[in-house]
Amino acid sequence: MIIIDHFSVLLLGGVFCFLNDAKDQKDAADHHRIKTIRSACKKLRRYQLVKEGTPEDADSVAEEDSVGNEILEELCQAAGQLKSCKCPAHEEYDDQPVGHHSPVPGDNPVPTYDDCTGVYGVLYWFGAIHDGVYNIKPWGMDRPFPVYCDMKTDGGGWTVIQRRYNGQLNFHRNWDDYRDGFGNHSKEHWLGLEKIHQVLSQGRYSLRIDIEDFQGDRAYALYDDVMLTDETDYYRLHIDGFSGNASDSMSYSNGRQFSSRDVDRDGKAGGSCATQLAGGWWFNYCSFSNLNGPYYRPEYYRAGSTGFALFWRHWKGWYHLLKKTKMMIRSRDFKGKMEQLKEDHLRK
Ligand SMILES: [Ca+2]
Repeated sequence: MIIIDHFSVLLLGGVFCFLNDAKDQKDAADHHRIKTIRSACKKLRRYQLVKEGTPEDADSVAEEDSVGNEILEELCQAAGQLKSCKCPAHEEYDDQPVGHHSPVPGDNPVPTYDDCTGVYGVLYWFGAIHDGVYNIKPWGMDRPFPVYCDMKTDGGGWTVIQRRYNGQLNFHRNWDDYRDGFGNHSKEHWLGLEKIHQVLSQGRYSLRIDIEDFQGDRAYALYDDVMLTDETDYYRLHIDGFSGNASDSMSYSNGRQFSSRDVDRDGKAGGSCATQLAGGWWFNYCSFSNLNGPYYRPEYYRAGSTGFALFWRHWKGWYHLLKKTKMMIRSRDFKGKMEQLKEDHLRK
């Protein structure tokens, strides 16, 4: 009996251990499953938030939707035997590590990103990096606003502040328009001096300018450092550290305030450069560049007899027509941030 008793004890102990092991395994599986669901839900939530500034061309939307479907599929697989693959309520997992929350009382907290570098980080996370319109909210702004992000040029992460390519948008405008911005973010537009100032005030930024002529030749100018003062100082421009193959046609504007057709803050005592050159810019006496000037196609242009168009003097001359221009800004340590992002991604 004693032997049997011992045997029973051993047997019961064995069963107990077996049950314990099975329970541990089930707990571990549950834990893993919950973790996977939460991770997939976070991805989906970020995707939805970023998508609020949806790119407007059909290809991008299709690409975005396929990403959304992939995330949903991952979510359903993670849910395994669960009847539904619904995500938990936002507040249960909405501990967003990127971006920050809108301080506007009564608004739902909406995580946003400081600039297109922040957006890039989120897109990278679920492998959907492409150009488009996204919402950002620099620290000093109350509300998010849409911007066009260039996610390809020299690694991407650029917040576009000016873009022209077909001349459909008039750039000869008053101060309020240049301060607040005009045009369609996914087409020709000027982002607005106040928004540019607010983005640049978050840290050290670079300015990149890409130009292309009607022959299809391209060039760029990069300024390592760029800063704008605020409106009380007429958004004075500070740039430094030129490189690029377009030659430097902007340092002559360094330290100058912005002028528009109704606000003359240029370095020319008699007359207004913004009026003469028909566009707002950081004019000195007057300028070696004006990418906000009148847009001409070659068939309608006769150089000096027509007048100045949009020009970048040190590339191919005063009267060499530009077909495309793009001005954009990016955090100076973008590449360092991306290396960190890739390391974090590999660790997961
Ligand atoms: Ca003047």
